[in-house]
Amino acid sequence: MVAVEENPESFFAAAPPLRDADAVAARLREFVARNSSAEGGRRIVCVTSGGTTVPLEQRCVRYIDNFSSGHRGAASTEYFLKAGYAVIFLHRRGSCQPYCRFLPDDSFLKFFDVDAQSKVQVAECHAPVVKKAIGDYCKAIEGGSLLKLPFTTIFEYLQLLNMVATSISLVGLRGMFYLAAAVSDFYVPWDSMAKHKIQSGGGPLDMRLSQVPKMLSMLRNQWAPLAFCVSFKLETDSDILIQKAHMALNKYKMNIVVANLLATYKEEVIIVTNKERSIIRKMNKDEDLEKQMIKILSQNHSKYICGSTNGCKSP
Ligand code: PAZ
Repeated sequence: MVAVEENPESFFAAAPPLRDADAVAARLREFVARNSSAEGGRRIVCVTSGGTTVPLEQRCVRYIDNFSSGHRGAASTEYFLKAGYAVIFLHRRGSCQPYCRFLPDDSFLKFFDVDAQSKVQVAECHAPVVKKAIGDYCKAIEGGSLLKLPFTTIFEYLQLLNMVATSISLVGLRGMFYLAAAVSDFYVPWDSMAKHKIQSGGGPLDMRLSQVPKMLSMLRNQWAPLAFCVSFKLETDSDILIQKAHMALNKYKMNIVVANLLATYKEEVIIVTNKERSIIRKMNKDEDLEKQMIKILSQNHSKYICGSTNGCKSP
């Protein structure tokens, strides 16, 4: 028997409803309709990015978080757009954004100069890279091929993923999921969560975390059964990484699992399928690992489409 808290239906029934669900649904409908009717029918990928939080109180003061910066999702979004995909960027609020990866966090002001007339402008040495980023970003937004949807909590993330998946299912094989977000495995169910700030002074805090239902099987079996699904597996122990990747391939019927280790995930990843495994390494410090990854993944997506139909079209 499935424990109540591991059951996807009870998770959604008990979750606080998304505040702007109707507006998000309308934006998704419009985005998918526009891109699927673009010449040849564009491929659409949902890139998930950044970490989900687990609130400990309904009026949340404290929460559990994880290390993910959203860099991988942001960089991958840029390369998917370049490869001709339309991208739904489902990202953690405040995490790294496409075309903004190079902006320094702690020395942002160094990007600007104040001239003799007190006019603020981008410093000459940074101007070319900023100009290119603005150009690429505007092209994606004005061309209607980038839709950004933010989340913070695990509740928001899973509800949004459900909505995105239902929309992407309309493009069948041309849909893709690239699940790079670091999603919480454990959470406090909304109805058993403290309403107000948990008070100290009563000694140690005992808290029971429930398991987040495994939504990958919902995604594969119910939400978007034809989509090409790439999930990520992060581990700290190299001895179990590949075995865990195979588990995700078989249990959730993912098309590809990208396996990476916490110690090296910025330098290398392993692309694992049921037939083969290939290591991708960063060639030099200025090259994005995501450039190679997206090339391989979009080629595999093409083969998947061709293998299932006679219509082999590029994005
Ligand atoms: O967001 P980031 O660039 O800091 O990190 C990327 C990553 C390590 C979160 C991603 O590559 C990944 O493995 N995501 C899945 C994590 C998981 O197994 O839950």
